[in-house]
Amino acid sequence: MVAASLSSVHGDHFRSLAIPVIDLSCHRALVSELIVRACEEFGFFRVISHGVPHDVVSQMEAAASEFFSLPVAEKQRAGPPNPLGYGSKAIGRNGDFGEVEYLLLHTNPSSISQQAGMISRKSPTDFSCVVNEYVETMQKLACKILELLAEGLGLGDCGVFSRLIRERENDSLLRLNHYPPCHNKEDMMSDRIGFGEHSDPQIITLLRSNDVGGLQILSPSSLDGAVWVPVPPDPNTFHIMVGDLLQAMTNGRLVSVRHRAMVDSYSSRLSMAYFGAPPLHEWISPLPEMITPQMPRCYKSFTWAEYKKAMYSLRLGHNRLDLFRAD
Ligand code: GA4
Repeated sequence: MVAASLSSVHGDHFRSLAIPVIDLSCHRALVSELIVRACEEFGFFRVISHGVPHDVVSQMEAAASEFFSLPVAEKQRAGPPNPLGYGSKAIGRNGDFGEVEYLLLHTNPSSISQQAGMISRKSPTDFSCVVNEYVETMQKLACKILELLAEGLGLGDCGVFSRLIRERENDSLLRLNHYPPCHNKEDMMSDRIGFGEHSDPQIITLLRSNDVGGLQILSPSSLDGAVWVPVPPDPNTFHIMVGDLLQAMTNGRLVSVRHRAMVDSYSSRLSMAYFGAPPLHEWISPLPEMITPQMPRCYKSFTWAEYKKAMYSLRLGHNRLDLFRAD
C-alpha cells in the first residue's frame, strides 16, 4: 500500500490523512487484506495496476467531453433526468443543487442504445459502443474488487457481492459529470460545491476523473465533526467507494464513505462514476457471518427497490441507511 499524503482545505476542519492506494498486481492475500482495511477505515481507496486499457477510458472521456461541449439546447434533448438523462445544477427530486451538469445512464445495453439516440445525433452507435465497453470493463473491475473483498473478510462464498452486480437484471448506473470552472472573481474566493455531501446508495462505486481536483471525502474516524480530506486527482487510478448496500450487507463493518465535489477555479473537471447495483427485486440483508454477539444485527432486510424509493424521497445528504436500522 502506498500512502498519499493530503493537505488543506479552507472553511471546514481538515486533517492530513493517508488515503490507501492499493496495487492490484500485488500478492492476492495481501491485496484482499488491504482492501478490507481500507473499506473499514475509510470506505474509500484508490487502485493502481488495475488492468483497465487506456483506450477504453480515453474513448469514454472523449465521448463525455464531446457531449458536454454541445450547445445547451442539444444537451437538453437528453433530459430532464427522471431519473436518467441530462441534468444541469438540479440534483434529485428534492431541491438539491450543485455547480455541475451531468448525464445519467443505465448500464443495460438496450437502455444505453435507447438513450444514445438522444445524446448523440451524429453517431449514436459509436456512443453506445464506447459506453458499453466502458461499462463492461468497470463491471469486471468491480467484480474483481468485490471478490477480493469477500476473500479478505473470510466469507465462504467469495461471489456473494459480485454476483449481485453481475446479474442480468442488475440496476447499475453510469454517471458522467462536468464541473465547469468559476468565472467571476467573487466565486473564486469562496468554496463552491459541485456536488454536495452524500454517500452512494449502491454496492460499490468506481470513479475516475481527469487531472483536475475537487473530490473530498469525510474522514469517518473524526471525533471532532466534519473533517474533509481533499483527494488529489490522478487520471490513471480509479477511486473505489463503499456504498450503502455494502455497509448493510457487512452489518456496518465496512462504511459507505461520505464525499462531495468542489469546483476548481480555473479548469473543467470531468468525472465518470460507475455505480454497481443489484436487480430491483434483490433482498439486501446483513450476511450471517457478519452478525456476532459483539456485533449484533444492525440493519433490517430490504429490497433494492425499497431502498431506491426511500433515497428518491430524501435529500442528497440524508443518512438514508439509518431508516433501515434493526430495532
Ligand atoms: C448519489 C449517487 C449517484 O450519483 C445517484 C444520485 C441520485 C441522482 O442524482 O439522481 C440521487 C443521489 C445519488 C442519492 C439521493 C437522491 C438520488 C440524487 C438524490 C438527491 C445517481 C444515485 O444513485 O444516488
